[in-house]
Order: sequence, then structure tokens, then C-alpha cells
Amino acid sequence: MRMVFRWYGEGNDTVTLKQIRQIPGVEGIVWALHDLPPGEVWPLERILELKRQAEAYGLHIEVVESVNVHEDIKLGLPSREKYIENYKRTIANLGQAGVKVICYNFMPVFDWIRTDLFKELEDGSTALFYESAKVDGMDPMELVRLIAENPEFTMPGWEPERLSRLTELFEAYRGVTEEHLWENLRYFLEQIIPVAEANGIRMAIHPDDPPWPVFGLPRLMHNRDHLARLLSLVDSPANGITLCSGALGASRDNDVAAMVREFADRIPFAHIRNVRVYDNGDFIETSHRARDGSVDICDVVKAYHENGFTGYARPDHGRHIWDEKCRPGYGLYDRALGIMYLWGIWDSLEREKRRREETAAC
Ligand code: CS2
Ligand code: MN
Repeated sequence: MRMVFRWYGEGNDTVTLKQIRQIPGVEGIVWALHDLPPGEVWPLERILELKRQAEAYGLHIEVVESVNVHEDIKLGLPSREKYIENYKRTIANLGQAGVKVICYNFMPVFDWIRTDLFKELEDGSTALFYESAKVDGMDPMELVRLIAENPEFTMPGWEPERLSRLTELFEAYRGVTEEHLWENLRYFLEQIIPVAEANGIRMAIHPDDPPWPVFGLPRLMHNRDHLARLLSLVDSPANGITLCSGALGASRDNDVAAMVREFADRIPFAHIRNVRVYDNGDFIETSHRARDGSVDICDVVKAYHENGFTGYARPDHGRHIWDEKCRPGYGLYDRALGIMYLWGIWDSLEREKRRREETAAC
């Protein structure tokens, strides 16, 4: 397991590279050129500049999250050709700089969705929260109207200044079914996977968060069958998964450890975090500790260990603790604690394995 830590860049993150290098066992950053809109080519010079910055602190830049996919590609519009060409050029530039894994997602319109970014937990810390009644079964146009009239109903991603763009996108997705989206994903992968292969890069799709369709938009990547189907679209080690235990774990129907066991060789990147799921479908992000949430993190790490996992892992999100002011979900303290918990499990499994091997050798 090769531990990495997401960093949003100089001036764009409260956490510094100096702090990241002091977290035990962290060897690299997970990064992106966040100022570039989806669809643009990432210039080699910008990539190399970032690389110099990270390397000055002994950190590598082998994992990128995300190179976002332009909506025209997901929609299957004729203009996708240009954006796919750009995506290929970005892959080639990243490969040239030594990048090994590109995380991306294929979720229409929204990436992750939460209703509250700072919901208080019992211990006074705060964390990202999803209130199911606010989203599930909600007609998006109704929501647009509601927010336009009552800005206090705004949710993350639904800020009033984004509303007209959102309306336009919802219109564009009208009539786009899940099967259309699968076809568009296949078309995209058939073109980019050979380029990834040629550049020594493994593509790793991030599952839907939350793991179900929202606002009537099709979503493809939220259960075991979806992951299996993704892998069969293009059968290459370069077509892989970012297995996010937090995203998938928000559905009680998903057995994350079982997915690790089944798909281990196609998971170049692990997101390991916990989430507490309530009976009414709400969920909140918790500490990484297995007993604090609904995902058996011990078993998830064990599943990676059993399979000799040598891919990259990050603690994904954390709570906001000790009065830290940070990006929602991306503070230093709780993610660092999470890393130490993951290493604790990993190292004890390693020791046990060595002991077993020694006994067998006697
Ligand atoms: C993730 C996603 O860590 C996160 O915030 O859950 O936002 C993830 O980075 C993207 O879906 C990857 O494309
Ligand atoms: Mn994730």
C-alpha cells in the first residue's frame, strides 16, 4: 500500500506540503490543475512546475485526481471528439511527467453531493452530511425554483449563480438514459485506454457518491455489477477502479471488502474512509475507525492486504476537528489520524503474515 494525500495546490489549500511530508508513510500528493476547466489540455510546463514543487518536499506526483471529463463526452455530442483529443494529450503530458494513475468520474452534472458540509457529530467535530429527504425524489427544476426564490435553501453545488447553468445541463440530459451513458463511457474508454497504456498510466474511475441516481440523472457506477461491467467495457489493466469505501459504503447493499477481494487486480487507487449510514438513508462521514461508522474498515484493509495490494491509497475525507479551518472534508488532522489507523491495521497484518511464513518455514 502506497500512501498518498490529496493536495489542492499552493494558495488553494490550507494544508502545506511541509505538513504533508510529516505524516508518517505518506510518499506523494494526489493533485490536479484545479484552475483549468474540464476539456482543456493540461500544459506540460504546468505539470512540471507542480512536480518541482512537490519534489522539493520529497513527495511524488504519481496520482492525479481528477482529470474531469467534459459534459459533451458524457452526453455523446459531436463536439466530444475535440474534448477526447484534448484528454489524450493531457494523458500523454501526464505520462511524460511520471504520472501513473488518473482518477476520473463519469457522473453527469454533479460530482459528490451533500446537503450539509459542517454537520455536528456527538463529539463536537463536524463532517459532511447527506440528508436523504432533501435530495431523493426531488425534481431538479422544482429545486432550482425553490432556491431562486429562497436562497437560504441553497445546497453545495447549487449556489444561485450556478442555477442557470444547472438548468441548461438538466435540459441537455433530458432523454439520456443509463444505457446511453454506458455507450458514451464505452466510446470514451475505447479511445483513451490505448493512450493510457502507451503512456504507462492506469485510468481509475471513481464511483458515484452517493451510490444511487440523483435528481433523475442517470448514474452508472455504484454497485458491484456496475464495476464488473466497467471492467468488461475495455479489458485492459489500464481500465481500472478508484475503489472509494466511503462513496460505495453509503449504501448498505454494498459490501466494500467483497468488492476489493473480487476486483483487487484492477484497483490501482484506494480511497479508504468510513461513513455512518442511518435507517432513513441519511449518512455522515465519521472517523476512519471501524466502530465509528458502518463500513468495516478493518476488513476492507484486510482484503487489500490479502491480495498483496501495491497500489496507491488515500484516506479520502476527514472530519473537521480541533477547530481546524479547512476545505470541507480536507483538513489535515483527521485525515492524518485516519492514515495512522490504516497503517496500524496494515502493519499488524504484515507482522502476522511474516510470523506465519516463518512458522511454515520451520
Ligand atoms: C471524491 C470526489 O474525494 C472526493 O471529494 O469523493 O470528489 C472525487 O475526487 C471525484 O469524484 C473523482 O473524479
Ligand atoms: Mn472518494
